[in-house]
Amino acid sequence: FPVHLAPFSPLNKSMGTEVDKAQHAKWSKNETTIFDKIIQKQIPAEIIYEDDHCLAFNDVNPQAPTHFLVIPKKRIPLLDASEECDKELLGTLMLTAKKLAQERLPNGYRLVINNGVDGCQSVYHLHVHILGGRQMSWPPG
Ligand code: TR5
Repeated sequence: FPVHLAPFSPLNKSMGTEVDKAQHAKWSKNETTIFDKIIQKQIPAEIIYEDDHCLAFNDVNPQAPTHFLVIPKKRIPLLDASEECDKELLGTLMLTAKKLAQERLPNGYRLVINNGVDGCQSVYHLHVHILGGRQMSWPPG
């Protein structure tokens, strides 16, 4: 892959946008986010699963043929802000992600949690990305 072409590849273009969003995302502990509005059904999303503790919906800007998010209804801005008392909830998120992924992606999938600026987080409401439907590569960008 010629290095001089890299800045013009679609991959780098979308990475640039996401990195830009992450670097400019502001958050504070009690601030609501767009995901609170999705939980409260104030703005629409393609919801694929809901229970008392979590919600799953398709990512509006998919990075793979299947790309959805599982979020806790409790407002936890990022993994760094999770606490000992969130142990069960964090487990529930993982098991919910696994259940939904197994049904949709029998060939395998990837779970991602972006944390903070260097982690490329742009929405400060904890969420697990589930991506699949294509061969993933490693290392991630
Ligand atoms: O970069 P991080 O890990 O914070 O991921 C945030 C994700 O939320 C990105 O993949 C976005 O594409 C996704 N996102 C952002 C919005 C949104 C969404 N997914 C579904 N529906 C959304 N709505 C209605 N509005 C958004 N701003």
